[in-house]
Amino acid sequence: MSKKALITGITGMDGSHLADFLLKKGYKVYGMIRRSSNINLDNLENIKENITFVNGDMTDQNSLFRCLKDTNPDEIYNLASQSFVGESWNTPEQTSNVTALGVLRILESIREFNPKIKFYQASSSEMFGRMVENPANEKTPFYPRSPYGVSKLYGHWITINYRESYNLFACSGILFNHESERRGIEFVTRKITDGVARIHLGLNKNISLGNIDARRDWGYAPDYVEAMWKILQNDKPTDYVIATGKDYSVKDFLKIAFEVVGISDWNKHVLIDQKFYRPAEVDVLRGDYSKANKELGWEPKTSLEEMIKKMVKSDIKKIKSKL
Ligand code: NAP
Ligand code: F7E
Repeated sequence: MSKKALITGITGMDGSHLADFLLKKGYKVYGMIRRSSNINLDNLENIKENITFVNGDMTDQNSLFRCLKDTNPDEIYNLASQSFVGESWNTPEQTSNVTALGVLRILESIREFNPKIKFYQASSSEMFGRMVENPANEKTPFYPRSPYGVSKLYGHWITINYRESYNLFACSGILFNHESERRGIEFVTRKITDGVARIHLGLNKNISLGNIDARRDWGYAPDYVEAMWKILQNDKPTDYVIATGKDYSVKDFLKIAFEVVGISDWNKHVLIDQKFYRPAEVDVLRGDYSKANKELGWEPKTSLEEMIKKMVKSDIKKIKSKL
């Protein structure tokens, strides 16, 4: 019989790539969606007929319990979150409710309903924040720098605590930044590739950005969802850093993205706007994925250049189709 997986956050970037991946593996996939006046299933366009949707919200304990009861999955991938770091200063309470307490609510539902369900928590490199050690590994102390990072740290520790308290198969993947053609438009990578596409098509002249000296360890989301699955197929529940081990600046990203459309003087098209600076910045993030490599046989497959090319090309296509 095929395995059953419940994905929270299925409408998002990772949720949709994970659904693609699990369907190809023969899973029965359930996707939790929350009520909205206009549900956006764009990322699931090609696979939505193969997914069974259930209604639930990370801020509502009973709805989560019902999702478990109605689906009785073998595995839960908890990807739902208020995931935009910049927004977390505007809505710190909502961010904490969804991104921190939401994890507790799912773990409580697992404990009550079926403690055999395997649980994956989407932890984040933002927990390392002002990096105490570079590159960061599973043993590096945390120093979050945003309400989002603090919320993710709660989700991370409560996952470990429920594993140790109740013997749940509960694991975290501490994922460094990863991107794809489906990345939300407010994140810097997609904001750049969409901006480059518009400049290339003559629709815009500039892109306005904040701190372009920030450095990130950027991987490709389809490579990273494979790691999520591998973490739950392991014989023991534990946590893994998933990263590429290389960091680049936003400036490096800009240079590569503009080169895709043949523009070499990228700085002529970039404006710096203070409104995109954050109250506290994470200057650099870089991860050491050697534990995942050794124990899961996981490694990143897609280079930064390949990924940026895919993203710019996809944005040009999307924009052209609407002209
Ligand atoms: P994303 O595209 O922003 O997707 C977030 C998902 O969460 C969406 O499906 C959203 O649904 C859902 N959601 C938000 N609030 C909810 C609520 N109250 N109840 C139920 N669902 C809710 O994020 P992503 O980039 O795919 O990231 C997936 C997960 O990994 C997130 O937890 C993120 O924090 C974490 N993470 C991401 C990265 C990265 O670089 N991408 C790195 C480390 C960790 P709607 O469509 O209804 O808004
Ligand atoms: O910012 C700088 C910004 O918003 C990256 C989420 O998936 O990864 C993501 O969080 C850097 C920051 O991602 C703009 O200040 C400059 O230093 O693309 P971002 P993030 O904050 O790293 C982690 C791992 C997650 O877990 C999160 O869910 O780029 N930057 N100018 C800008 N950033 C944005 N968004 N917009 C700008 O105009």
